[in-house]
Amino acid sequence: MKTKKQLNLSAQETNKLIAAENRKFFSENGIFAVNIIGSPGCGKTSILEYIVNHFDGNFAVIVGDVKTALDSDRIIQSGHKNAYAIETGGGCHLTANMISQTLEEMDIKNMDYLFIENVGNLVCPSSFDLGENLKIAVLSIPEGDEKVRKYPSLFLRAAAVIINKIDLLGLMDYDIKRVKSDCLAHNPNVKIFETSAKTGKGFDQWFQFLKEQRK
Ligand SMILES: Nc1nc2c(ncn2[C@@H]2O[C@H](COP(=O)(O)OP(=O)(O)O)[C@@H](O)[C@H]2O)c(=O)[nH]1
Ligand SMILES: [Mg+2]
Repeated sequence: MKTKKQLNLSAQETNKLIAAENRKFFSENGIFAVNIIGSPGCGKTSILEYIVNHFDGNFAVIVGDVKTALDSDRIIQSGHKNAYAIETGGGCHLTANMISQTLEEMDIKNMDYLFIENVGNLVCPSSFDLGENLKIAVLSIPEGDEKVRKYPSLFLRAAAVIINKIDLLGLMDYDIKRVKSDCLAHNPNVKIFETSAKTGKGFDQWFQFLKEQRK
């Protein structure tokens, strides 16, 4: 009988293999894939809705949640048809295989970007590679300013951090300087953006970054 540890290792190894296939697929088809990771409620879907309304690129969206297609419905309702839901049925993160199977259903013609909203969680999604080009961590002001210190694994791997709900800064105790220095302590090359999906603040810089990264 396999031990729990061996089973975990095998799941990770399988994931790595499929992630490599996804990465090859993205590269061969000119798709820049972005894995968006953050707590439930930090604003991941709101950021995607803002993208739908303001980003001038061809893209598709995959949204992962434990249950429901509520978030992909929000994307479709905001005017973007190319949005797909993955229900993990209990899993706390997306896997490379879930992405691979969803890609088979998708129309990838003219797709330059693929935005993937991972299951809301600061821990599990960070260690499951989906084959993406970019991991983005999303924080938000109401969560409190100690999350980078508490959940380091994501911040060691994310190329960029979005601090969302910046419109609420000043309404609650949040030491944004400390958060930025915690991010930089984990990854000195990390890019940090301050956004509000409500007002649109900070999105120009983040869109510019996405376009530069795709090049
Ligand atoms: N004030 C403010 N509220 C936001 C912002 N972004 C998202 N929200 C709100 O935060 C809640 C959770 O957002 P949602 O996008 O569903 O978060 P998700 O669970 O990470 O996908 C919703 O009520 C949003 O309207 C923001 O930048 N500012
Ligand atoms: Mg969401």
